[in-house]
Amino acid sequence: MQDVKTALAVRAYAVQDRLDALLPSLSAPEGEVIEAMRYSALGGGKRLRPFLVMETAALFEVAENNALEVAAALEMVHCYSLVHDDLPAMDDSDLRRGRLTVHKKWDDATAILAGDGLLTEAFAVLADSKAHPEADVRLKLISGLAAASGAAGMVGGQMIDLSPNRTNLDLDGITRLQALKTGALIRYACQAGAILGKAGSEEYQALSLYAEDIGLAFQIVDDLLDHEATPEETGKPTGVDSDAGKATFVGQLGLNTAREKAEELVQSAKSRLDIFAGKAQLLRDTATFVLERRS
Ligand code: GRG
Repeated sequence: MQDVKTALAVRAYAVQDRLDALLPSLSAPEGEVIEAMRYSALGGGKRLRPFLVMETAALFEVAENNALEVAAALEMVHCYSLVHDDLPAMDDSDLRRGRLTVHKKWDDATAILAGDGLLTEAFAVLADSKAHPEADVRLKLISGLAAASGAAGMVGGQMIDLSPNRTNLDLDGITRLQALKTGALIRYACQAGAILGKAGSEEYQALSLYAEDIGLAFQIVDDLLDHEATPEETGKPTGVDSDAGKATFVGQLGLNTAREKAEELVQSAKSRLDIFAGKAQLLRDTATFVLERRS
């Protein structure tokens, strides 16, 4: 576990550096939106998705500078989703990663534009030859990210989350919602490593299934933390989903069964990596980290 935490910290440092370079400040009238983008993108977080890009890419010995571009692009999309999710029209949160949310520090309009700016810039990063020298690889990375983040993925999941029927969802409904809202980007993170590494279909499939398992476990743990953790630990308000009467894994299964389900998923995730043998040990440990995280 200590190895995962150290590896996450090392990758997070590199991603932070790259995001800083990809989003330079601008002293012009429009520079304020860049400051809001930088505030969101450089504001910490676990950097789990970039880590997964880099570690899955490492299985195929992909050049680190290529994987880092894709990792940074994906983190931009994740940060955009958090900025928009925190808006009054959505989750209406004042706190994110232990700091004021973007719309609280600036205003709603700036937060909307900062999210839009991050989303758009992510695709520019993937289109650049720094992401990969071959255009067909870049195209696969771009279309994969579009599918994962759009209406067939994260945006679709968010729409279900905000819909009036949200409170009545059964277990299958919650599982589908979370697979779209949170799972799609986590799955893309692992698929991106495989795309960069020109993986065969068996390896691509194994990484996709690993990601689906840890994505669902991640969300169940998020529900558990919503009940069990403090705002100081998570850096955001807790108890929000249950207070809003939203159907959650914990609400459907109870705390103990939800935790057991997350444990089963983590075991399953690890077994998906059998074809990579010893090379995938850090990814196996990452599955355990997802289960044991407190933020
Ligand atoms: C606005 C289109 C749109 C989508 C928003 C991701 C998302 C969809 C909303 C976030 C709401 C939320 C708290 C979901 C629970 C799981 C989750 C994605 C938590 C945040 O991700 P972490 O824990 O955050 O990886 P850090 O700060 O570590 O990057």
